[in-house]
This record gives sequence, structure tokens and C-alpha cells, in this order.
Amino acid sequence: MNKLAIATPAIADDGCAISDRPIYVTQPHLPPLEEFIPYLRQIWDTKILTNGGPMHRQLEEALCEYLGVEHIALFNNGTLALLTALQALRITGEVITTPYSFVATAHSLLWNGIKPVFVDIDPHTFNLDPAKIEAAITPQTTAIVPVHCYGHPCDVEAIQKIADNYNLRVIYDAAHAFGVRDAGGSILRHGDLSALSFHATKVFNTFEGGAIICPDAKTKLRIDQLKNFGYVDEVTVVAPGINGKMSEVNAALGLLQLNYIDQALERRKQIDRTYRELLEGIKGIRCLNDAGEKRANYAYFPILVGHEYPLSRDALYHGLKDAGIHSRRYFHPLISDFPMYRGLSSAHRSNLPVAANAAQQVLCLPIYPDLDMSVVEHIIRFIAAQ
Ligand code: T4K
Repeated sequence: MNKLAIATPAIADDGCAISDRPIYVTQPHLPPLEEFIPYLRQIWDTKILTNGGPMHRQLEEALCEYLGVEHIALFNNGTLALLTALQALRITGEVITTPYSFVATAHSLLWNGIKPVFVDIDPHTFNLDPAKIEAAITPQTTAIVPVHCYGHPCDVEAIQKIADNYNLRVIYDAAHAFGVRDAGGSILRHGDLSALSFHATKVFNTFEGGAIICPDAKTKLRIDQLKNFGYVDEVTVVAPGINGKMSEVNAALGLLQLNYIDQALERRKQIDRTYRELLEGIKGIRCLNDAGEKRANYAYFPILVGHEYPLSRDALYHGLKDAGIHSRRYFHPLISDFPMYRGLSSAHRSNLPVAANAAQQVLCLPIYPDLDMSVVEHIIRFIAAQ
């Protein structure tokens, strides 16, 4: 799926290049390289490269403080964090989840031998629709895995109520939700566990990375053991664990990235505001999820291309691409449409009309801290001119 090799420059309507490089849906935020050198020097000096070294410990502490959570376990990516969260809670049988996500959400269930049961999404938030969950619960259901899609919070209260009524666990796929808060604090405090991604394409990146937010020290200890092959001490292995550890280089980068995160979020907010303001009034284009004054992270900028717009969503996607603007259709196709899921009865499109419609209309426009405002304005002009 990697399109990094494509090198069409972004071209304005008058044929002039607005950027000598293609504009991608996102670009990782990187701190000044010279600031990273002292971190590397420390690693070179200590020769501790991984297995829970000093950078790893410092990043856990710093993230707990920044995110306002009690316990965090770092991982080498978000997918292993999800896989391990399911293992930690010994989830089996059937799990209710959304078809409108990155494929890793459902793959983490299949890798654990769990049957995903897809439930439709809410037409306003594009998150799992709590009103549709109960009908999908069977005696085999053990958990719900909702996604805070695009970093927009799920209806956490409604989901928890259902989970309490049916004695289900809740593991949030919070891959998009770094730094998001609701009125009571971090969105990551909800459910039994939340799994984050620190991938290059995420708001906070450690190149690759991830984490699980845990409610208590005991759960964190179990997760730390699971991510280190199940080792408890030098000679004791208590579970078939995996290698999910974050390396010292990734952790060091995370520490440095934290110095810039508020600045990066602020810049994303400005871009979000500009898109919303200037796209308003373009017939057939709808912006999703205005966070208002809530603490959002502006991880993505999804628009919906409706029937009133002169072009189809795909025609707009290709038109932008020809002009060097690489938007993305996150999340099309639906997970439930991939071959390994299609056979599940819950994967039928008749069961998922809102998600199917969303996948047909959505287009995520470029948003990242270094994105020049003139490019944002150009993208908007391009959309308005069709
Ligand atoms: N759950 C959810 C809900 C998720 O969205 C994800 C990941 C996960 C779980 C799993 O977390 P991880 O295991 O990945 O930590 C990307 C990412 O690979 C993936 O992390 C992400 N979700 C998903 C939504 O998007 P692609 O295949 O679309 O990425 P790619 O390589 O096409 O990158 C998009 C654009 O970003 C490129 O056109 C250019 C730019 N880019 C990308 C990379 C990797 C850069 O400028 N530099 C880079 O290094 O999947």
C-alpha cells in the first residue's frame, strides 16, 4: 500500500507547481535532527538498546503525565498492542467491532482466534453505533472493540452501560486518539484497556510504536510480561508471550517528540479550522466531526463527497492525485469487504448500510503540522472549482 515512490509535484490550476513535491495525506512530524543526537549518544554510551531500558522507562513516565493516565505499557507498534490487550484479558469467542477502521482492528481478533462480529456505525461520528450493539450479542460474546475513529471519541458511556449489563470487556482501539480529552480527562481512561499507535502517520510518532493504557499496576505487569515472551524473571515464563517491546531509539525519539506535541496539535487545529471555514458552502461537501472547543487532536480531515457534488468521490480523489495531492479514502473498502471477512454473516452489506455509505463517500484531505496554508487553500480552491 505504500505510495511513497510516486513523485508528481503538486500543480496549481494555472499549471504552476504549488509545491515541488507531492503532497501526501500526512507527513510525519520530526524534531530537529541535531536535538536527537544527544539522545543517541546516551544510548551509545550505555549500550542498552532495548528490553525496558532507561529511555523506555522515561517515556512511560512522561506519557503518563502528558496524557493524564496512571499506567502505560509501550509497544513496538499499535497492532501488537491490540493483540496483546486481547491476550491480557483472555478474550475468546466473539467480539463486537466496527467494519469502518484500518484492517489491523479486526486482524488482531483473527490472530487471537476470535470471531469478529461487525456492527454498523453512527452516521454522525462514524464510530460504532451503541444502539446496534445489543442485537449482535450472543452467548459467545466476550468483549467490544470500538475505535475512536479519526480521534473522535466513541459514545463511551453508552458502550460501558452495555458492557456492564452483559458482563463484556471493552478494549478501545485508540490508534487515532493520542491526546484526545473529554470533559472528565483523557479519553484513554475509558474501557478496560486502550491501545494506541505511534506509527509514522500518527499525531505522535516514534517511527513505529504503540502502547496500552492500563487501569492498574497489576494489569500493566501482566502486559509487560506478555510483551516480553511471558518472562517474569530470568528463569520463569508464565505465558506464551510475544516480542512487543519498544526499542530505546524509538523511546528516545518519543521523549523528544513530546517537546513539540502541543505545537504540532495547535498547527493541526489551525489547518482543521481553515478547511472547515473555506469548505463551508461548497455544495455536496460535508466536513465530519467538528470538535468545537473540545480537546481534539485533528489527526485526520475527513470530508464526505455527496451526490450534489459534481464529481464522484473517486473522481475527486483521482483529480487531486493528478494535481499531486494524495488524499486517502480511509476507510474504504470496509474491513468486512476484505476476502477473509466476507464469509461472516455480520459482514453482509445489508447489515452495515451506514458504514457502506460512509466508505463510498469519505475522502481524507492532507493534514499535518508542516502543511503550508497556501497548499490547504489551493486544495480547497481545487475542490470548489469542479
Ligand atoms: N488501529 C487503527 C484504527 C489504525 O488506524 C491503525 C493503523 C492500527 C490499529 C495499527 O497501528 P500500527 O500497527 O500501524 O501502529 C497507514 C499506517 O500504516 C497505519 O499505521 C494506519 N493505521 C493507517 C490508517 O494508515 P497506509 O498503508 O495508508 O500508510 P502509507 O504508508 O500509505 O502512508 C500514508 C501517507 O503517509 C503516505 O502516502 C506518505 C506519508 N508517509 C508515510 C510513512 C509510512 C510519510 O510521509 N512517511 C512515512 O514514513 O497505512
